[in-house]
Amino acid sequence: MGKRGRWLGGSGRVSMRAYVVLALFGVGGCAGPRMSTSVAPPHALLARAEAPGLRLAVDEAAREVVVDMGPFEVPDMGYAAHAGGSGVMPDGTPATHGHAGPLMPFEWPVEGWLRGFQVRVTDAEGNELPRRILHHLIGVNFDRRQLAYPALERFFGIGTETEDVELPSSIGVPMAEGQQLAFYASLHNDTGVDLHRVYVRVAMDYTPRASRDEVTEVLPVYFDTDNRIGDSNMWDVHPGRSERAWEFTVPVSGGLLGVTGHLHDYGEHVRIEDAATGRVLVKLDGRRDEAGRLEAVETRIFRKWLGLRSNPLRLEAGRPYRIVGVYDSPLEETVVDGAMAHIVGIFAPDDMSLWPALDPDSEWVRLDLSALPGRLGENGQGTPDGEGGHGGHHH
Ligand SMILES: [Cu+2]
Repeated sequence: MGKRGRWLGGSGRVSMRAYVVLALFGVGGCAGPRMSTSVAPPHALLARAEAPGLRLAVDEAAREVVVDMGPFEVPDMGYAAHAGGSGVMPDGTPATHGHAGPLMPFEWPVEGWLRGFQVRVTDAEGNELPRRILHHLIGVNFDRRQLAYPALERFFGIGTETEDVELPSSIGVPMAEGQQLAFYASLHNDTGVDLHRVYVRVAMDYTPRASRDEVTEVLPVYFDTDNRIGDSNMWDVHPGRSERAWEFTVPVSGGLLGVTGHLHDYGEHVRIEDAATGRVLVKLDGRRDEAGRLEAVETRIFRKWLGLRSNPLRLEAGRPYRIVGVYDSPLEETVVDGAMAHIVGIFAPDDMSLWPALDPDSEWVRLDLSALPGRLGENGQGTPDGEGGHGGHHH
């Protein structure tokens, strides 16, 4: 069991085999496709003294789409929320999952495939700030739906612990010029000092459409044990064992190339099984310390990128699967909303043309849209930051 598994801690390097699911395409983590933003937490919020904007640039030579966001005002908030994947604060209250900032829309500017990113957090002078203050950053695609949910795709999702990611050029997420996208972020400052005029830069690597004939097209996928669109995806951790399961089907067959899981403290594992037979297809264990606090969740890569073997985990259209999250708590009291359990990964459909179109009139999409953070003014794109460009912010 777990021979092909790999633990991802906060300090691990990004290896060829690890990046896949590191949250890149893993809309996951707490950041992920959590559809609810309804709870304004007492901390981990994104405050701003002025409207932050978004600026977009394409560097064709470097094959990068560069998005600059900011400035953000980020007052110090004391202790670290949700550090290291932990979902429970030192005093036993569940960690919040960040108060999402404004929705910052933009159009994807090039034809091609998205294959990686680098994220930097800087001050106005371009000096690097601790990456961990970026609690999460989510990219939503208004032009494509998810695999297991008819909700909006999250083409990008990183959390505090996510590192930069790069897929081989033979693999990528298909992106079309003009696709309607947006970012929203939550910043959490535990540095002890207030931070002013903070900028977030995301450089997204792409493979130009014209440069390659054959790219294995993948899309991010997300399976949650408790995803109620427009509501919380957290559930209670009871003393001893507790679990939650959700049955799902996928509308198009294909293979999972890699997956990782997300759990909070006392999370034992999260797995996907065949709902008819109970056969476990993949089980991702949580690594916990002696007190049961979560340190990492296993990642599995089903494809050997550079090797000869390609052995994705098959999901067949219409066949019922079940995702199950299991917790084992040593506490004597219930941790309300203490649990999350989901799996994210990248999925190569057998036929991309069979990917169902987004239905903007569906209840799911309506709920998803209504749970997104609000836009800035009329049009958050290119909102000036009030000092003519972004001052000394580095280039
Ligand atoms: Cu979480």
